[in-house]
Amino acid sequence: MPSRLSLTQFANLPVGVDRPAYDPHTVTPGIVHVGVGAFHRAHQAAYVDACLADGDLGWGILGVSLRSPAMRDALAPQDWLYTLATGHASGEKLAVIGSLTQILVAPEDPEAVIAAMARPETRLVTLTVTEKAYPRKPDGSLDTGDPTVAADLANPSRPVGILGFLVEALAWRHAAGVPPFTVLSCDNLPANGATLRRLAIAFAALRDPALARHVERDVAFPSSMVDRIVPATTDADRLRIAQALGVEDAWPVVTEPFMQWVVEDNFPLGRPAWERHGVEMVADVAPFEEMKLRLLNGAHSALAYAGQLLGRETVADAIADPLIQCFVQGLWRESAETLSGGAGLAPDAYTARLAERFANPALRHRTAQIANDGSQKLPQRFISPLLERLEAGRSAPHLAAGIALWIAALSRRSDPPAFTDPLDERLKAAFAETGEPTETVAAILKAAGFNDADSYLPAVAAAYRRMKEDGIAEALAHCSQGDTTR
Ligand code: CS2
Repeated sequence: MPSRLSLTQFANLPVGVDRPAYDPHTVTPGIVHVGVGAFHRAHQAAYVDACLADGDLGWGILGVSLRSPAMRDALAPQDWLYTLATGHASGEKLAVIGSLTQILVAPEDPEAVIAAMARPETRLVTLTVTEKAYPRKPDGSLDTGDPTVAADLANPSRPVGILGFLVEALAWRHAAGVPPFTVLSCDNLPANGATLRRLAIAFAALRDPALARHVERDVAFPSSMVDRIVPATTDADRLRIAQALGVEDAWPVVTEPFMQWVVEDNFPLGRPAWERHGVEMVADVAPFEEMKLRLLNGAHSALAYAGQLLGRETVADAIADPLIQCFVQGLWRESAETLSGGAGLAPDAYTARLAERFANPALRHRTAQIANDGSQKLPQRFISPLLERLEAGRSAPHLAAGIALWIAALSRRSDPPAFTDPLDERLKAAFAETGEPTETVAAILKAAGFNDADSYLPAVAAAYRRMKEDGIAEALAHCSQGDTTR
């Protein structure tokens, strides 16, 4: 059994493995980050690691897990260090990252999380909690029926949801005369900062109107666009990385060379000098976010559902299938025409780079992983561009078929399912009640909360019917034949 990665093992790491260019003992947390998953550790924590190496040691990251102790248990015995493995065509580059200073597990001690957020030294609270943790109704307003919202209103001092923690910590700071931290959402949602702000104000208003006014007037919620492809770590990754390191790392992260972060520059209490390390600090992230959500994430969802249906295990396998690739190209043409522009890169150049990123053989990004939580992802990935095209009098066969692929993939899941959705109970009930394809599609769209579906229901139903009657491959080929955007 090799020994464990830790500060005392630094000297024994092989030459060629990068390690923090600072002493991790001297780092203090200025950021509390909620959601210490693989994505955060390959993205923000790596950017912060680079800033710490510049000597600005007050911006370490105190991590919070909202549910599981698994990450804390993996990283605590290794001094919070972990390995970031970047898969280049020429081989894998390993770097030990030292920017995490601790991980708290919220359900074990919610007060400790609030206290960490309330410390005056905490100037920034950042989040990667996934789309489903933002309790929204279909119209975007606060979902007061969400169980975490109800629980956090009933018991504000022991929150379970993200709004409960943020608002309680902001209340503590306000009461103590400490200026509020900045809240930075790093989830794949359109206008993520503005969305979170709206939800936090509405949530605070249900607690205390004065607190809601404080959140509205005094708290900054910049939006940001985050991008790096980070598949879930596998045991094969752990083994390979341990062999290369000579010590065991219980939870390394594997990623691609590409990384991008575009952040609205609104940080009243300051921030790390991210711009020195390639982060784009801008006045408006909307064009970047729209391009990324519609082109990258949209294609990802199409690859995920087509891949699930046609037996392609990874994104690289799916994009290598000429039929799926042709479908994705058609999807890109449709979505690219909806973009408002201003992201500094032409859609053609952007999608050409995406095709290369998706084909990266070093990443085993499972289509089942991306297929999760479709009800939370489809609105920004397929439905918004589809509605915009229809409103402009343009057809959108690929976008409509993308939604049909999701429904087909849901309908053919085995037991246990390869992927899940937070609305699974409602989705399953909708399948159980219906039979005829148009009825099924209408019931699923309704169960998913896609309330504005009348205009696109016929196109999705036609694609779904074709998938049922002629098969998936035929239906995808049909889209590309009828493609008028070429
Ligand atoms: C993916 C994203 O799982 C998914 O839904 O589309 O996690 C994607 O890999 C990242 O947004 C890339 O930046």
